[in-house]
Amino acid sequence: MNITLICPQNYHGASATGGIYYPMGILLVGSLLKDTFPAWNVDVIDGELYSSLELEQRILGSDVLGLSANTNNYQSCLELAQFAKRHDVKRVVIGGPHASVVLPLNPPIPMAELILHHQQTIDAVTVYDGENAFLQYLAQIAKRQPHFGGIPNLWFRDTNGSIQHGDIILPIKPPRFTDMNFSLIDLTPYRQEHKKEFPAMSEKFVEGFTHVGCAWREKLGCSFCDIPYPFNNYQAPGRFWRDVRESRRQLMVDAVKDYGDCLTGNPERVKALLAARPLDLEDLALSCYGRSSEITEDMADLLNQLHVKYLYIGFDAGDATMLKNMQEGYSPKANYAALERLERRGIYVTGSLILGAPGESRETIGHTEKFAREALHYSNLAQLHCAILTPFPSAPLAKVFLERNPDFSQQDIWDSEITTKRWISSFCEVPHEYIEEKAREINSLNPSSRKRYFGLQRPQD
Ligand code: B12
Ligand code: SF4
Repeated sequence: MNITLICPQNYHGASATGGIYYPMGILLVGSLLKDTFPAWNVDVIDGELYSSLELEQRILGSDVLGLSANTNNYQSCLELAQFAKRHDVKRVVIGGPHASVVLPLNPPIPMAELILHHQQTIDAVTVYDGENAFLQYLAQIAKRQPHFGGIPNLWFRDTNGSIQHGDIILPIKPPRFTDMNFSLIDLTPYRQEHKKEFPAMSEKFVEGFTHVGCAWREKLGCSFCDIPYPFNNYQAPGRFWRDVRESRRQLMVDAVKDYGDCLTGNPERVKALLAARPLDLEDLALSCYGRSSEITEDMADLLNQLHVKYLYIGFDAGDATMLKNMQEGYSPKANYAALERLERRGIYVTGSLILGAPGESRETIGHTEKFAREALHYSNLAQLHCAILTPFPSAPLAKVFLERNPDFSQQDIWDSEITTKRWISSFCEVPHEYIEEKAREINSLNPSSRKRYFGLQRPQD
C-alpha cells in the first residue's frame, strides 16, 4: 500500500517558524504504520516546504492520502483532497487539531461530523491521537469487505451514507520520541534552519513532550487557547530521560524542544524532572513553554539548572485590561519580571503578543506597543512575534463567537480571515485594518528576521 501523509501550509499566511520544526503528528502516524507494516510505502511530507504543484506530484500514485489539519491549513487540506480524488487516490483521511474540535454548543457539535457532512472528498476523520485509528482503518480497507465500526477515534460514513463513529478516547499520554521512526524524515534541513534561529542551542535537537496540557488551562485557561489536551499530565521523569538517552544514541541529540504547554505551571514536576536527570544527560539543553506569572526566582533557577536555553512566553499584551479580557491571570508587571529574571540567568526568550482581544482600542494597543519596544531592551529577547487574535473553534472564546455568529455552528471551514474580521468588528473598538497595521508595525520590531505573515495572499502565490 502507498500512503502519503501531508501537513499542508496555512491557507492564509505562512507560519513564522515553518522549516524549523518537523511535523511530529504525521511523523508519529507514519511511524506506527511503517513499524507495523514495513512493506508499506509511507511518505511523510512537511507541506510547508513544498509548492502545491510539488505536493500534487507526490500524491500521484498513492492509495491513501492522510492530511493533518489545523484550523488555519484546513482549506489547503481540502484542495489536496480534491486533487487526490480527481487522480484515483482511493481514500482520503483527515486528522489533527481541527478534525478533533468539538464546538462548545448545547449539544456539542463534533467538527468530524461537520467535515464528513460537507466534504464528500474526505472518507474518514480521526480525532485526537490518530495513529491507532488510522492503522486500524487501513487494515480494514486492505480487506475485501471493510468494516469500520468499533474503531476508537474514527469517524466514517457507513455503506448507506450515514455518519458513524467509534468510542472517543481523549488524549492524555504525552507522545514519546521513541515512538518516532526517524528514517521517515530528513532532519538535516530542520537542523540547519534551527541553527540560524536559535544559535544559543545545539541544532541536534528532537521535539518531545515532558507533559501534555497546561495547569492554567485546567483552572481557567487563556480565552484564545485551543490546545487539544484537556488534562495536565506529566511523563514519568525516569521514562522521559531514558527516552532522551535513546534519541541521543540514535540521533546524537544534544537538545530537546519540549512542546508541552507551559512546563512552569507545576513546580513540583519541574523539580522531579531535574532530580531524575541522569549524570550522562547533564549537558542536555532544552527549550520549553512558560507562563510569565509562573516564572518566580525559584522557577527561573530550576529552568537554568535544567539548561533551558530558550523559553517561549505568551506575553500577549502590555495592557492590564487586555490581559484580563484574555483570562491570563496576571498583569503586565509579570511580563517584565519574567524577562528580567531570565535575563539575569542568560535564558533567551521567544515572546508573542496578540492584538484583538475584547475591548482592544488605540489606547490598549499603544500600551502593548510600548511593552514591545521596552522588551527589546532586554538582551535576552531573541524573538517577538505579534499575532492577530483568531477565534479557534474549541477555544473558550468560541462560545461568544458562536453566539454572535451562529452560521459557524454548521461550518467545517473556519476561514481565519473571515473569523478574525468578524471577531474584531464585534468585540474591538478599532477596525481590522488598524489592528493589522499595528501588528505589522510591532512585528517589524522582532529581533528575528523571520516575521509573521498577514493577509489574504498565500505565500507561494
Ligand atoms: C509544535 C507545534 C507547532 C510547530 C510544528 C507544526 C507542525 N506542522 O507539526 C510550528 C511552530 C511550526 C507550528 C505552527 C503552527 N501551529 Co502549532 N502547535 C504546535 C504544538 C505546540 C504541538 C503540536 C505537536 O507536535 N503535537 C504532537 C503531535 C504528536 O500531535 P499532533 O500534531 O496533534 O498529531 C496527533 C493527532 O492530532 C493526530 N493527527 C495529526 N495529523 C494527522 C494526520 C492524519 C492522517 C491522522 C490519521 C492523524 C493525525 O494524530 C497525531 C498523533 O497522535 C501545538 C500545541 C499542542 N500542545 O498540541 C500547537 C498547535 C497545534 N498549533 C496551532 C496553530 C494554530 C499553528 C499555526 C496555524 C500558527 C500560525 N498562525 O501560523 C501554524 C500551522 C503550521 C502548519 N501548517 O502546521 C494550534 C492549532 C489549533 C487549531 N484549532 O487548529 C495548536 C493546538 C496551538 C494552539 N494555538 O492552541 N505549530
Ligand atoms: S495559552 Fe498557554 S498558558 Fe494559556 S491556557 Fe493555553 S497553554 Fe495555558
